[in-house]
Amino acid sequence: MTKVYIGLGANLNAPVEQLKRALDALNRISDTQLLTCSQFYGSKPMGPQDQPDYVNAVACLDTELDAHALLDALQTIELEQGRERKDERWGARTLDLDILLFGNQVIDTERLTVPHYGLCQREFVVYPLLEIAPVLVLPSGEPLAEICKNVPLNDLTPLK
Ligand code: ROI
Repeated sequence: MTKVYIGLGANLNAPVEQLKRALDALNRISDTQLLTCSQFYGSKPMGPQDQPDYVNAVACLDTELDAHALLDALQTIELEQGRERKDERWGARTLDLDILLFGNQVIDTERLTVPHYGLCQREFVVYPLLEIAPVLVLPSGEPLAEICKNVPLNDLTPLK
């Protein structure tokens, strides 16, 4: 069993509903269980500002799959929920599912970089992650709580 943290994000087509559907779908991946999910947070778009605010959360899973098999399953869920891969970098999206951490593994392949490259900079990743894993230590040996000290909240707001 490997403990995995997944970042969820959406800013199109009823984002809260997109995240709820995605959690359902995560729980139905074979050989995988959804353990917990953070609150949902509203966040300002990182990247182009001419797009709606995002809803973000972080979920924790236990899986018997390897990282690339899990990535296949996540990409299938994104496509099922209407994700279109466009040329525009950092544009609006109906659903984004990112592997943030895969146990203590460091992975660098054409398809997958783990820990996720944005993990230590993005408020909409580190704070939801801290909520569900307050004593987490990254594969680099750095405590997540230390990383959060350098990441401004930037209007991140828990949704009621
Ligand atoms: N901005 C926010 N706030 N949340 C996201 O999930 C998100 N995802 C992205 C980009 C376009 C970088 N900006 C984001 O992929």
